Amino acid sequence: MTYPSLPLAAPGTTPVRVLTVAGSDSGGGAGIQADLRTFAMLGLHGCVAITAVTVQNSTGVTEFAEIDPTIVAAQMRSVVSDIGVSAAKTGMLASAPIITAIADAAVDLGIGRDGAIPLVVDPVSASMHGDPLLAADALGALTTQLFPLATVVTPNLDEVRLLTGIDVVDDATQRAAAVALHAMGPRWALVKGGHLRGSDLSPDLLYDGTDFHQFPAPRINTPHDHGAGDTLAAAIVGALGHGYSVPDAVAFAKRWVTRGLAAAYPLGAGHGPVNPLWRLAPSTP
Ligand code: PXL
Repeated sequence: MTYPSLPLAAPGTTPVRVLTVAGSDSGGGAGIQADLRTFAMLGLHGCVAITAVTVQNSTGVTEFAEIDPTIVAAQMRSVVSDIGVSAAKTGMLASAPIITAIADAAVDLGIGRDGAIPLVVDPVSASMHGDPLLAADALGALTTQLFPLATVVTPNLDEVRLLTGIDVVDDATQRAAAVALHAMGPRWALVKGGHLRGSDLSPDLLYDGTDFHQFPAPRINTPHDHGAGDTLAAAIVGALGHGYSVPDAVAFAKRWVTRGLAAAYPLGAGHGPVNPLWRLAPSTP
């Protein structure tokens, strides 16, 4: 596998800046923690707008506190107006009022489809343990307010089922899901194949309304994949921030997260995280 790398800023010079609008994971494996570690490894300066503070460890999420929607939007406005960002992503959004506040701020700040700043929307709905991270009544706000702003949406197969009703079991149903998601307004839909049952591959499929791009990869069989979706989306943001096209950014991020999964580690009594620091391992070529 080729070695994914992005240019680092020279010491003392300002790196490319990116923004994550997401929740905090007290266990340090997913959410803003995964995003910031990925951004740092890609030579980026990461800004954050925190949406929620989860209480969780390797065995699951027990509760979370939502941040006031005006504070979520204010974090976005504060960093974008002063620091400036080249790309942004959303992760855990918790509630419909938070989504509305983010969508309004994004439009004002030029984040999203018709603005200059590409936006990756990772439609996080639940933790890997099945604990809800998005209110059931917030799905409509997500698809009607945020999807039309998205440069790319990156659902996993559980989220695809929730969003489209399509059960992806093979290439044909994955294509149908990509078409259905694209019709909800994003410029590109990425249907991640990591949860495909009975396959030793993890095929991701990207669609822009015209062309399908396939990103095959071996399935890394590990129980320690907490934060894999966040890490993939963060790596897409990183590559977009560095000026990659969407298909190139997805190809880069897919290789990045596959390496992270191969280097994942156990943590606590449950599921450990994907390892965004894999490149620091002494054995890395
Ligand atoms: O991996 C999705 C995710 C995103 N954000 C937060 C999470 C999780 C999964 O648990 O806790 C804060």
